[in-house]
Amino acid sequence: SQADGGEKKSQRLIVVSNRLPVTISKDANGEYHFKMSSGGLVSALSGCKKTMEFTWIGWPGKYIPVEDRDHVNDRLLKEYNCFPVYLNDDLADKHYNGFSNSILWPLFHYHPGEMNFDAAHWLAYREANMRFAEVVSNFCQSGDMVWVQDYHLMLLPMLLRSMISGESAQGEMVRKELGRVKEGVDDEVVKDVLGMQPGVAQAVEHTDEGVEMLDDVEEDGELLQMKARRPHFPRGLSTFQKQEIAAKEKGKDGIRIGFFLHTPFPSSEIYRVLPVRREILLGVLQCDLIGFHTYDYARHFLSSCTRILGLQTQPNGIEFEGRYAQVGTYPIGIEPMQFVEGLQQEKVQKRLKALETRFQGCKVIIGVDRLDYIKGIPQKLHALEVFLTQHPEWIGKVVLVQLAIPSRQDVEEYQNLRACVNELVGRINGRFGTVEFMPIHYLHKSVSFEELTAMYALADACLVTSTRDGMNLVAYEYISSQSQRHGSMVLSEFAGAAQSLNGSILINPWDTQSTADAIHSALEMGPEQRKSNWEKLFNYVSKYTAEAWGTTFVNELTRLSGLPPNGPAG
Ligand code: ADQ
Repeated sequence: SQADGGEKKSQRLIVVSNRLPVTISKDANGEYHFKMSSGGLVSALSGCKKTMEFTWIGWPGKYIPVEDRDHVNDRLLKEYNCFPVYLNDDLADKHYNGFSNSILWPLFHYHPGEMNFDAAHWLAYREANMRFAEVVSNFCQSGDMVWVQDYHLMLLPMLLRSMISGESAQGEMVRKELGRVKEGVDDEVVKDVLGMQPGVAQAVEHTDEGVEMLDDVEEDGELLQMKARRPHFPRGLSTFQKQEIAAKEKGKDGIRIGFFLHTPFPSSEIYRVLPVRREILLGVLQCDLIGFHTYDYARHFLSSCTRILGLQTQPNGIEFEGRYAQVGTYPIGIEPMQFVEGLQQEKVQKRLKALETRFQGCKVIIGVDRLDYIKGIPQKLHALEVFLTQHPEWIGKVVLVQLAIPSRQDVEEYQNLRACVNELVGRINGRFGTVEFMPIHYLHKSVSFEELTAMYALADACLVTSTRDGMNLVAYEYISSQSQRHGSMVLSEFAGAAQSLNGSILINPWDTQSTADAIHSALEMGPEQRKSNWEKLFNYVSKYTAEAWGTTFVNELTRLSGLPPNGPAG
């Protein structure tokens, strides 16, 4: 069980991500099984779990029949601190494959050509974000911290604010468009009064304390009518102040919302291509803290707010409707000790020995990527081809082991990439290979942690050629596994990691010649230089860990009041 027992922790943290870190399966006897995954975010939050009462809200990745949900929900919450948002398959597909991965993902990675804008996908994105907002708003209480993760949920902060207070004009508009607010209800009232629950305004009455109305509220599948009251606000209050007063009525004031983007935020010149560029920015501006991996992404976000919304920004944030959304840089990391300790395991050591024997007399370059067009795998293969052409003395003396984890195979661009990589590998192996020797060992599959660690430890160099990448944790993992060999890290300057990993050989993956040259220098670099590079790199990786990232962000969020640094404007 993952649930934390022990003493009562007062501060509650609710993490929201598209996917819950639990995989659910049902066996032939109809019994449910749960498996906690060990992704980067899971370890990143381990620090926060120690000091806070922690719940994770997200889509369980699978349709669960309504009659099974009580049982599933109960176990998820009790054993894993998880709470599900159910989406039907069609909605999940359009939200995830459609809008998130076919529109935002390519655009944020400077691939506007791959972007397929489709109004139905946009609608699904809003609907899915709304479902998340409904679940989160039911769940949260006064003083909670809600930390929203990544590009799948960029409307959630705004929708959540609007649900917990009714005081967000944009949020109310979206809710109305999604049919959460009954047609024909007076617009002013719709804007003014909405329950914290997925409700439909029914009747309105003006009283001394404010406007009273009945909301149809669905609770545990039952339709209840609940009274919601919106107070009279004194004149001259900012939206932020009204939000807090209205939320207090519902026991939901002082809720801090944070958002972290794991991808790059592109230059405003690329971002403005997005047909719904305003809505997405407004979606996150209702946060108290907005975090990015690098200073450049934060800067791009702020300049998009200026250019597209006409807002004035400060270097560390932006005032919007009386709330100050602080914008900052929080570079993520990994838990390097998992790799350091993993490497000590007997099984891994045995595997490493076997691999060393297999590749004796031959240097190994490792590539580990999700099979995604942002990872620059074709560029990597081209560079290797140029290198082998110009340095035939290395043919038979170096191999590239490229692990490519299958990813988003329902999206057409990923199918095209798969075919392209298959063809390139075949061609280059045909050109330089013999019956005994293949320059590229290409594995289109996910490998176990033990195998991955052994491969990282074996490799004399690691090659990351992303054309854009929020951070890139493969570089961190490789460095953590190189305490013996001190291999060279060849890293694309377009990965966020390039800003931090001083001691790497930086490359522009579009420049095939200089990437080929970098492969050459990585292979020929002397042991002293490699050692000194590795020490710098490992020092950084051990300091800026995943846990440090999570704790720093959450501590900062705890500190914020929502007010502008110089008090409320006006
Ligand atoms: P990703 O695009 O998934 O993450 P990355 O940070 O490199 O990219 O993480 C990939 C993970 O998948 C690594 O932990 C790696 O070990 C694992 N992996 C890859 N191929 C594998 C294989 N064949 N078998 C087993 N495991 C494999 C997004 C952003 C990144 C950002 C992270 C975290 O795109 O830029 O660094 O989120 O914010």
